[in-house]
Amino acid sequence: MSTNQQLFERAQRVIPGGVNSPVRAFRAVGGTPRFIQRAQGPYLWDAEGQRYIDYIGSWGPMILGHGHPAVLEAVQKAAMDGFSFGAPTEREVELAEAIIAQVPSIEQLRLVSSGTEAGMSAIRLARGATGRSKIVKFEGCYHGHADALLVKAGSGLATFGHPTSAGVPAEVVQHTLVLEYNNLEQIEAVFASQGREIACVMIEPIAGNMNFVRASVPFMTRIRELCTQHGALFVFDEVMTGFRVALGGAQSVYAKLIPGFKPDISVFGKVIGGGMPLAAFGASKDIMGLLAPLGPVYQAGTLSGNPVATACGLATLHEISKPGFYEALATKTRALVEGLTGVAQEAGVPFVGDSEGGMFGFFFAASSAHALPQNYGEVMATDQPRFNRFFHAMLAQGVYLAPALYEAAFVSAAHTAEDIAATVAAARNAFKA
Ligand code: KE4
Repeated sequence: MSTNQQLFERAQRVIPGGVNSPVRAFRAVGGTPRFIQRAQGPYLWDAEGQRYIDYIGSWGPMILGHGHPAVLEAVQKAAMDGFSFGAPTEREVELAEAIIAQVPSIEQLRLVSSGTEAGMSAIRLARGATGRSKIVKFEGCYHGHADALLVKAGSGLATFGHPTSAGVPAEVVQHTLVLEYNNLEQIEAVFASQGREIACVMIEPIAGNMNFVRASVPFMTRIRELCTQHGALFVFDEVMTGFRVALGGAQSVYAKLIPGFKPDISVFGKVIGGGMPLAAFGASKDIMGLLAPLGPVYQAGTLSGNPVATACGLATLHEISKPGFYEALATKTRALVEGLTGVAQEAGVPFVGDSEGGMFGFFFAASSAHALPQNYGEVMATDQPRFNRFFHAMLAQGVYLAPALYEAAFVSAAHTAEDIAATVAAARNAFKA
């Protein structure tokens, strides 16, 4: 048995599914997950010493690549001064200032330890701010595993969502409405019938949990207008897109397309922690002033603003704020998607991809139609068996893509033109096969 298999057997004896997060178990694509021993730059090495070009980047955080010297030094130095104090530190103020400096829509933020915690807190804040209970989310968007957000689309529009997980009582999700992404009619109808009862609409502006689906400009514009008109808050889940698709996140991309566009509450994670447990949620001073100890909305955390995690995040933000960082990253990512599309076309494989900044996605179109899926149903109608065969053909050639049809993938600053060329060459072989 290979070391990965031995480790997987052993892991499954003491950890459910052998993993601490389900998607890592490769159940969507099949096969044995790779147990990673170390990483450097754009590469991962597994327990058998096999090297992979890494397009997961820990599901987004590793935008600089692994082991960036400046980040490593900052973390080592911070660790020498102490791991955690449970008291305020200057560095968490610096990190808050650095994030707020890049996101015009927020005046204050709270640091927490995971995207789930940030999303959960944002919902509670929106409900506290409006005194309303209903929330709207979209099918295919994932906002972490807080109970109120583990909901799948109800049978019809007006019916409330049903839990996607056991252990979530129907009462907890009775206020959560799940609509179709990019569906203008549904969002109009929900606000027309229940607008005054909606606390917030929460969205992934570019849905990376459906691989890669952009919210259309008319859709995004209309949600903003309806939230403003009905006194609901617009919550942007930028855990994946924040500091990944652009320095100002997806909201800066949409602000270029929709003059003056701003969400009301923003949720961040992944990149801002640079690979350490750190996330955040932010909004105007008025909205954030509702949080304890100032206001009635409670929120707390033992390791919130952890001194070592904030050092990692701050060093990461320092590097990605340098001039030209995103232009270079976007160019490289676009070149990868164009390269993959080119070799797919050569092989006559219906393949379509898209990217924004350092985030990309691709689909094996179900038919010859080369249109990008616009919602969850269209994503799930693409050719999943073909995706899974491609995933394994690439893994066998030392390219580690996202092990699920519905996940996005990521390029880091450490990926070289040679890595991109090697990836395209591996894809050419995979498509031929
Ligand atoms: P975490 O609690 O996993 O830090 O963040 C939850 C979350 C919130 N919002 C968005 C848009 C997210 O993508 C995530 C987490 N993303 C998944 C991958 N799609 C993390 C990987 C995993 O679950 O292991």
